[in-house]
Amino acid sequence: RPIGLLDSGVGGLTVVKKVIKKMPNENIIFVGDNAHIPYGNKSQAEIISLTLASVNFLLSKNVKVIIFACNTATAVAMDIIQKQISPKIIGVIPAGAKCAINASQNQKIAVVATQMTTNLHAYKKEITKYAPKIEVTEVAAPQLVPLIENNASHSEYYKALSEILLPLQTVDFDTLILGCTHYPIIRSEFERQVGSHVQVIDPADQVAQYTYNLLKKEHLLNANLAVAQHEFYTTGKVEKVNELGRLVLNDSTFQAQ
Ligand code: DGN
Repeated sequence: RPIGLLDSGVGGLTVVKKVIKKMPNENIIFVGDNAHIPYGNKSQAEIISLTLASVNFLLSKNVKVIIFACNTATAVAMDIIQKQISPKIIGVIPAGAKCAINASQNQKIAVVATQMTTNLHAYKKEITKYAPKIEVTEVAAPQLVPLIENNASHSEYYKALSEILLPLQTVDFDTLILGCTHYPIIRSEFERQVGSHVQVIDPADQVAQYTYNLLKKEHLLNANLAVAQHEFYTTGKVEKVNELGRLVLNDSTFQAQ
């Protein structure tokens, strides 16, 4: 049985990449809801129903675990949908929060995420549940996902990030969470602007570890698969997704359907 992953677009492929690296023997099914991107500015009801559609698609493929490779879907829909299905759901937010708590020395963490994720204070709640003294500053970056989905230029990213990071200038944070799975695609753009004294956290590393731990505990790991199969589905335009997918996964044979 495969591992299922979902996102609103190609951002989730940054999680797929880490999962493949950690578990090269596993079959993978990814679905990107590119027809409805961005999720970050939609209502909660819309996000739940779109996420549920992707979950049902993955269930029809008999997945053994579902990774919400989307912070917005995790913040809005994970707990609600988990109550309705039996395969376990692993979300990016608990993973990212844990990494950041471990990484921060000065107890000041910044989060850049979609409007919905910051409105719900998803990271702040998760972090302060375990570490109430940590100061969490969240900023929304609604302009970034459309830029990334359209493969924007360095100067466009530079301009957008300068504006987005402006409110963080007075915050002496030492850890920055990339709170949207699209952002690791432009990780170097973030790193250049925040400087090397800030640790940049991609929750996907911890997500891959959590998934491995869960499958191991439940004896669901695929030990001896000769060639693992990776299938990529999109609700959007295949050509566009192929172009970005090849870039993100650094694989010229990437093919969406
Ligand atoms: N990649 C999604 C996330 O991590 O929140 C959001 C992208 C979007 O739909 N705005």
